[in-house]
Amino acid sequence: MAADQSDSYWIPRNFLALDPQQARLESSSAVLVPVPYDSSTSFRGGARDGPNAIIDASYGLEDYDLELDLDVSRLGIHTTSAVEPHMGGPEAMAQRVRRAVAGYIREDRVVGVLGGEHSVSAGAVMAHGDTYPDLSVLYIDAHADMRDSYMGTSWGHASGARRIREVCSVVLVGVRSLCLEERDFLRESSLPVFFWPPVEEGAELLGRITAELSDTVYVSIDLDALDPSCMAAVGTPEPGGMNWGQMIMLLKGVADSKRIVGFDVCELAPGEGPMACSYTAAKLVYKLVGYATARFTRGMA
Ligand SMILES: [Mn+2]
Repeated sequence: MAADQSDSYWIPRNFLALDPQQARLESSSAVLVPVPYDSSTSFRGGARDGPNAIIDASYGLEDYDLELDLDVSRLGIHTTSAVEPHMGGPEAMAQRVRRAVAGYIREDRVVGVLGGEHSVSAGAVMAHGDTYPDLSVLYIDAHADMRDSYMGTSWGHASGARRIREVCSVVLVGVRSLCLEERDFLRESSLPVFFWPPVEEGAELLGRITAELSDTVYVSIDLDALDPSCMAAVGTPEPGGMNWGQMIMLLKGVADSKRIVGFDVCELAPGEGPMACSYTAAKLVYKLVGYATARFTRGMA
């Protein structure tokens, strides 16, 4: 926040509490769309509180990114108003998210969704798929989300990746919990799945993952991909997940060889874990903004 010369007393209500000049839509390289929705979660709810918790925690982040040696916020980050939940169910909500996100997609911009339960990703992916025919989705989640339907809906959080796969190709990473229907579906479809813990590590794993992705990538993150030791505040904290370093290595590695045009960070249920989880989620959002917008800064000091 650059408030030294300003007489304003108000904390700007946007990601990082940026000065309004830095958060102007027209000049921003990234747009964040909060989607406080959790109607279809089956175990523990609370993801509707995720976007506000991420924005609150973002006030504590440093604008300067040590790893990228860049103040990423100078590229401009606009935070939109929250998308109002649609009580017609997750399909209606996905369509609403699709329209809301579509309005912000531009070639020289990255659009990120702050979830919300993971079912909101389908709408954001559909919006990006309309603009980028070459889109593929890196779907990072402890679960496959490949049920054709669950608890009376085909568009709930347990079916997100299945619906996305009908729009574009999907690569699953981090999976360590499945139902039998999903196991059979994955075998029949020979869809690329990288279970966790992975067989290979480091550059070898990264190479195999990037080989499955197209050049234009949307990154969809369910925070339960992370291990509960660093991310307890999710609806389904599944043991044996990634640590922070593995997540970052994956995202940076993908950004180095692909063009990340959009992303979402979903399923933060802040009431289910320590405040560190909200901070971790906010940092992950900022890292994604940094990696995805780095392509706009090539040639910049
Ligand atoms: Mn999950």
